[in-house]
Amino acid sequence: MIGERNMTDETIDVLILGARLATMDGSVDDELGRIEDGALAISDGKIVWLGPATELPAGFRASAAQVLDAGQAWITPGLVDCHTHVIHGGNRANEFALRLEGASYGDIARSGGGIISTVAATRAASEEDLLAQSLPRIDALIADGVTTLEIKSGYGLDTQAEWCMLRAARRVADLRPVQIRTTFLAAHAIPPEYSDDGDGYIDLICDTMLPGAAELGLCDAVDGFCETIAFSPDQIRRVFDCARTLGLPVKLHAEQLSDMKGAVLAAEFGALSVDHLEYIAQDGIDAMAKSGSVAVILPGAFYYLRETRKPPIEDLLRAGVPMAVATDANPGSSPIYSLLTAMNMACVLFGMTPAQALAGATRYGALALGLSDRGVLRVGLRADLACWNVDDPTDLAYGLNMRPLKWSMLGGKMREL
Ligand code: DI6
Ligand code: FE
Repeated sequence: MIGERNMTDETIDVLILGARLATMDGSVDDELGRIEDGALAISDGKIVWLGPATELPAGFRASAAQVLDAGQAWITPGLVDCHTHVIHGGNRANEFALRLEGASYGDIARSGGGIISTVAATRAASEEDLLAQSLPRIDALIADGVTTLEIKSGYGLDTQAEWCMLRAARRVADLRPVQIRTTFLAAHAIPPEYSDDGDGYIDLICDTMLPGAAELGLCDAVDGFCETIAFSPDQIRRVFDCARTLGLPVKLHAEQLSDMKGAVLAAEFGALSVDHLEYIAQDGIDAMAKSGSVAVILPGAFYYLRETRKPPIEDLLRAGVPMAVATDANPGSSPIYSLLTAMNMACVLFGMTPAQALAGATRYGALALGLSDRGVLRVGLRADLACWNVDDPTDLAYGLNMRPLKWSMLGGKMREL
């Protein structure tokens, strides 16, 4: 038995039998925490018991409002995609073609394409338009098992358009069976109006955009892009100081294209996560290990940009830095709308093991969002579950486009997809 609490006053809403459980809460022997022939009981949207069926407390079966037979399928925590830019207008298929002809991501950004071209399309869209364009992408993520989805702003780059993106992101939780976390990312690129005045744009972020977003309750965290084509560490520091004043946690796109020492800076602010990290050096890794920041591995951007430098997975592991895996779903560098695909890429491109990739899309994805109520199967946590047609949970990183999701639950409720 994994855990039990006093059930005398509790009724079981759903009792799942015939399940194989990958709790992701395992020991060194089995990091997946496999329980063959398992059972899991849900009350009030939370897991109230799980363990081998042979240890199921007497009376559970009789008192359960609903008994569900999983047919010996594997159940994992619902997947957590902790880094996406899934809300935006337009697409950038033209840049995909340009890059295939030899243009670099940096060249395209410097010539007014890249993030800035998505900004134009996003500003031109109403909140309704943004939702209409983005929901199919979100539906694809949900269909592959995502139950918690982080969505960043960062394609508005003016006060109203950034808030509009965040409002649209918040509304997704009412329109689809998925939990949403929003991240304020106005420091994503310098908007055309401030092309010669990056510091002036940072003033606008710190004086108006971010305090307003916080006041309106539109964001759960604050992010930035620390890069030669975006913002310097000094500029990011100002945004992080502002976030700290507002009591918001931070994360950072760092060391994606060069080593700007963004990870060291983010760690100084106790960042929830530092994301990308292809060019991180040992000082950044050591700083992250000390601050407990999660490394978010984003193989989709590496793949689409045909990057050759890999994030130092072995060094991160050795230092004990937890690693999440996410899609980075965005129209430029990572138009990928399946977290299972990102897991596969983390294995094939970066040499992560399938078990590490699955932990990165569950347990450590939740950690990267500062969420301690999900990401593993454990008594007291949310009953966000994904049930899969696979022989072993590690198979989730094996095939591509297998659509292995059998069913999924959000807060103990079966999702209709
Ligand atoms: N790095 C990324 O991977 C996304 N943002 C960022 O700073 C890409 C955004 C885009 O190209 O539209
Ligand atoms: Fe990103």
